[in-house]
Amino acid sequence: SKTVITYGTFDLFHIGHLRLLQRLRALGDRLIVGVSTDEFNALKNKQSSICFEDRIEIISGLKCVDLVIPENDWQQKERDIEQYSADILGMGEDWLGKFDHLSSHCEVVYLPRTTGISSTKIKQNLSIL
Ligand code: C2G
Repeated sequence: SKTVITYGTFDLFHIGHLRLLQRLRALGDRLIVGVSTDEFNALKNKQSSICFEDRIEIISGLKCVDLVIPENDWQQKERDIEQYSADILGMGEDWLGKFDHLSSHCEVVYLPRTTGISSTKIKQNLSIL
């Protein structure tokens, strides 16, 4: 079996998030998603519109997701990869190169982002309504 792991805020869940998770799931047979807590979002200078509990519930409800864990800090990926025996760490390519240091623990892949959509764009479009 092959385990894939990824991390993100997944605020205002949209098609870009879904396509990424589905493509990551297709790389193996188990997908684990680390969802950023509201506190960790503050460290990322991100203010999410949807609270952690709801973001966890939405990701947990996806057919392509097998396990959801909280993402509390930048350092936990190494521990998570070992703890869950992840074979692949996958992220969207806006993170290209940023996690290559973890390639001693597992394969690290960066997949193309879905263009034209982001949580920020959704908020901007709503704000001018
Ligand atoms: N994504 C995508 N296409 C988009 C928007 C996002 O493929 N149009 C991907 C991102 O590349 C990321 C994932 O969806 O891999 C989650 O995006 P965010 O919620 O913005 O995640 P981010 O804040 O980048 O958190 O430790 C890693 C961080 O927690 C990643």
